[in-house]
Amino acid sequence: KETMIPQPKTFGPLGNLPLVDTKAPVQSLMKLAEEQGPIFRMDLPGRPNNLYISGRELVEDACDESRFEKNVWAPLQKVRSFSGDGLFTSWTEEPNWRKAHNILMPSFSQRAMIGYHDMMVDIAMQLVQKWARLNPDEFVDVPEDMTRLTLDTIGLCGFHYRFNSFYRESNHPFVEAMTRSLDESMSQLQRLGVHNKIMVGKKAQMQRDIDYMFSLVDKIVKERRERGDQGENDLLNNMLSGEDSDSGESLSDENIRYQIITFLIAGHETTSGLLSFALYFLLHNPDKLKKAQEEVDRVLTDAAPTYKQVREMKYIRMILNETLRLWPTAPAFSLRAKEDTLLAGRYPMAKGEAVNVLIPVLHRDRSAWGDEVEAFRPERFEDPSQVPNDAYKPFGNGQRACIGQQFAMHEATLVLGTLLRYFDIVDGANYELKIKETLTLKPDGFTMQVRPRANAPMAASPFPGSGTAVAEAE
Ligand code: FDE
Repeated sequence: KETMIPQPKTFGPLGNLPLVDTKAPVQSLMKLAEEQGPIFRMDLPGRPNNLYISGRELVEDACDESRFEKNVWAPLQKVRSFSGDGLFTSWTEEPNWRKAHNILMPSFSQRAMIGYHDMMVDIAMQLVQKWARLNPDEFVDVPEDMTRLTLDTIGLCGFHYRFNSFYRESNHPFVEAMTRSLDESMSQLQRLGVHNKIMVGKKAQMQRDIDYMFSLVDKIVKERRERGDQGENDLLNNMLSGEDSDSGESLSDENIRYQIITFLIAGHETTSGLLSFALYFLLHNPDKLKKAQEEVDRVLTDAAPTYKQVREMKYIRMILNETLRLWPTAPAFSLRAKEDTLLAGRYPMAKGEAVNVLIPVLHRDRSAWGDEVEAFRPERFEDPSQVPNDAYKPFGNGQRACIGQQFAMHEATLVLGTLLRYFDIVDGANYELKIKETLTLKPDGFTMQVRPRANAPMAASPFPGSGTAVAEAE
C-alpha cells in the first residue's frame, strides 16, 4: 500500500539545492510542486528529506491534530534568536506556549477589536492624510506605505508606542534592525555551514540588531511597569497583568519581550503584504473594484469608519479572503508526526518526521476551487458554507493557527474600505507583479497613483472634525 514519494533531480552533494532560487524559495517550490505533484521530497545539504505537500487530501490529513502537531521548522528556528519562545516560534510543549496562549486569547477575540478600533482609525487617517496631499502625478509606493501603516497599528494597539512612520522618510531603526535580522536568518538557511562560519561581519551586525530590538522593547516594558496601568487597553497591559487560567502564573519579562517582538514581526509584515496584494488585484479587476466602491459608498457615511461599519463591509472582507487565497502572505507552515503513522493512508511517516505545507499551491487545488484557480473572484467567499475550508489555510491550523486573525482582518478591512472611500486608484506605472520573499510575500516595487474622490466625506480636508468648521463657514 506504500507509495513512492517523487523527488526532482539532484546535483551530487548539493542535492536539490540548485533548484531553489535563494531569493525566491517559495516561488521555486511552487514551480516544483506543479511538476512533481501534491507531495515531493527535497534533499538539501545538511538538511535531507524535506517533504512538501500541497494537495487538499494530504493537507487535510496532516492537519489532524491527534496525529500531527506544529513543527518549529528551520526558518522559524533561525528567527528564535530574537523571538525566543514567543507564540510563533515556540514548540507546543514548551510551557510558555500554553501560558501565553491562554493569557492572550481574550486580547485577540472579535470583541477585543472594539477596544483597538479607534487606534486603528488613528493610523488609517494618517495614511489618508498623506495620500490626500500628493500631487496628481506622484506615485505611492504601496508596500512601503502599507508597512508604515501596519507597523504603527500594532505598535499603538499592542503597546501604546508610536513608531510615527508617516513622519519619517526612512524606516524606524527598529524596522531596519528587524528586517536585517529576518533577512540574515533566511540567508543563513541558504548558505552552507562553512560559509556561515566565515560571515563574521554579518554575525556581528545581527548581534547589534538583536541588542537594539531587545533594548527598545525592554524600555517600553520597564516604563509601563514603573508608570503602572493607566487603563490602556492594549496587549502589553494584558501581558503584564494576565494570569494563565491553568497554572495561575503570569508571563516573565523575558517572555513578554519575545511576545512583543513576535507581534511586531507577525503583525506587520503579513498584514501589509495582504493590503498591498489586495490593491494590486483591484487594479487588475475593475469590475470587483466597482463592486467594492459601491459597498464603501453605501456603508461608510462618516469621515471615519465605526466598528459596526467595518463589520458591515462584507465584500471588502471577501476581497481580502480571495487575496489571501491567491497570495497567502505567510506562505508555508510545517507539521510533524506525533507517532509513527501513514499520511493519507499511504505514505509512512516516522514519529518526528515533518511535512511542509505550501499554502499558495493548496489554494490552487482544482478539486477544491474549480478550474479557474488563477481568477480573482471574491464571490467564492460569499456563502461561508461553500468555502472548502480544508483547502484554505492562510492562517495555519488548529490550536497553533494565527492568534492575530481577527486583528489582521479588522485592520485590513477598515483600511482598505477607507482608502477606497477616499481615493480612486490608478495603475499609472503599468505595474507587473513581481513577488519579494522574506519570511513573508510582498509585491515588489509596486507603485500606483491615487486621486481623491469627489464624493468622499470631507475629501478636501480629511481631518477628523474639520468638516464641521467648513460646514459652519458655509
Ligand atoms: C500564527 C500564524 C500562522 C501559523 C504559523 C505556523 O503554523 O507555523 C499563520 C499561517 C499566520 N499566522 C498567518 C497570518 C496571516 C496574517 C495576515 C497574519 N498571520 C496576521 C497576524 C497579525 C498578528 C498579530 C499575528 N498574525 C500573530 C500571530 C501569532 C502570535 C501566531 C502564533 C500563534 C501560536 O500560538 O502559535 C501566528 N500569527 Fe499570524
